[in-house]
Amino acid sequence: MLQTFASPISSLLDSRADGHSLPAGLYIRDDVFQADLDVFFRKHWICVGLDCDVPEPGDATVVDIGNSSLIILRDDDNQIRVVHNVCRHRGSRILNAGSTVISKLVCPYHQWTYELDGELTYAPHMGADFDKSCKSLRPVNFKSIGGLIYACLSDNPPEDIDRLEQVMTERLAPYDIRNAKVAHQTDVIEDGNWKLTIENNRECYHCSANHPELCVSFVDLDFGFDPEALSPEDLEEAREHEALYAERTRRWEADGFPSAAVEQLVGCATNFRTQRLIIAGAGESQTPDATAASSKLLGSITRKDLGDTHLWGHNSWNHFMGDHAIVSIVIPLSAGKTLVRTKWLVHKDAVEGVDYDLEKLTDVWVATTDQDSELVARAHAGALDPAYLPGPYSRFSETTLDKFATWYIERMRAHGY
Ligand code: 3BY
Ligand code: FES
Ligand code: FE
Repeated sequence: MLQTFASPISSLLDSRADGHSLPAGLYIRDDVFQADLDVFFRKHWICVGLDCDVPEPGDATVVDIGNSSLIILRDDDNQIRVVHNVCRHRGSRILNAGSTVISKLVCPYHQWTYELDGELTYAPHMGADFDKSCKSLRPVNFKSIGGLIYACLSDNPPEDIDRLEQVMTERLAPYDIRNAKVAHQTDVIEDGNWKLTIENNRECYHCSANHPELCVSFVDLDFGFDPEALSPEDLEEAREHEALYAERTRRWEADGFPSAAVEQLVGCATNFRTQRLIIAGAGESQTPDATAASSKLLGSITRKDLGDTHLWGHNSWNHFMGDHAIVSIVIPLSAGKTLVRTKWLVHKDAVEGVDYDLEKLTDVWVATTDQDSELVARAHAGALDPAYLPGPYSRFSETTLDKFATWYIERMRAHGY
């Protein structure tokens, strides 16, 4: 259906008030969705998967983003490759959605055949003078950072991913995510805009009322506070919280585990935040009783008290704990539909039923993801209502949302909107 809009996207961006959620049109309009896909999912680095999605040579998996389709694969030399899933003959998709094992990439249409490094080696009926060498599959810019695969679909990827690479390569090294095992994966389609999915994940204001399972192990992030605005009781609680974080961070760092918060959230192209968070209760893992779900710890880790190294990007969130990790990747499907793909990772040699119980491993984030999906749908339905007006973010619990909205506007402007 042809849609006409009263205002250009630029006036929606102009109308955003500091400290407030975005104008409705930025969440719900189809033209904004197309702009978002182009700006945030083509011209910025996005998390698309993991090295351990394709653990063996010949393993391949397809990830669709807007009209693009990427093949992540492991070639015969054990190298990860990311190529466009577009045949160099007449453009057919080569692989279907999902994961598969292949020895070559054979296009189903006319059987042009590519090696796992993308080289075209078989193209019948094209004549003796046909030069196959310039018809390799088109590579996608990508970086594996500690085993997380970030791709950029533009030819000019932002350079400030360097900071993310430098910080996370060191932080993730002990977890050896590159060689972990994907123990479980879920795809949840949320009835909401991708920005509402990200906003929801960047605050825990909603946690106590909505995430009983997560709250057993989750201690809210320490975003700082304004001493003048808090009641004496809240101030005391906030100071205790701050002191606890300072002490734990100091101890972890003294043991060689980088833990302090590092963030690049505004005034940048690549949006990320990381910090080692305290786990509540038994203190080991995000499980129903906060004890480790897997007895084989990740990578070279030998202790269960290393907290939760969280990492956010603009299309992902991650929690790396001693015994397991969760990685969630956000892929927008339309203005009002968003795919949240979550993977649970354990040590590559951990055996289900022996070293870990799958239910214990996945319980908390299966429940949390479903609860968040419901919350995002409610927020999106509200944004569709003509009565919606942008509302104020809490300057204590939602400062990172204000930064996300600010970054969103900055990046749209940087791309000509
Ligand atoms: O509930 C959420 O979406 C995430 C999980 C942890 C707190 N919050 C940031
Ligand atoms: Fe792939 Fe023809 S389109 S072989
Ligand atoms: Fe939540």
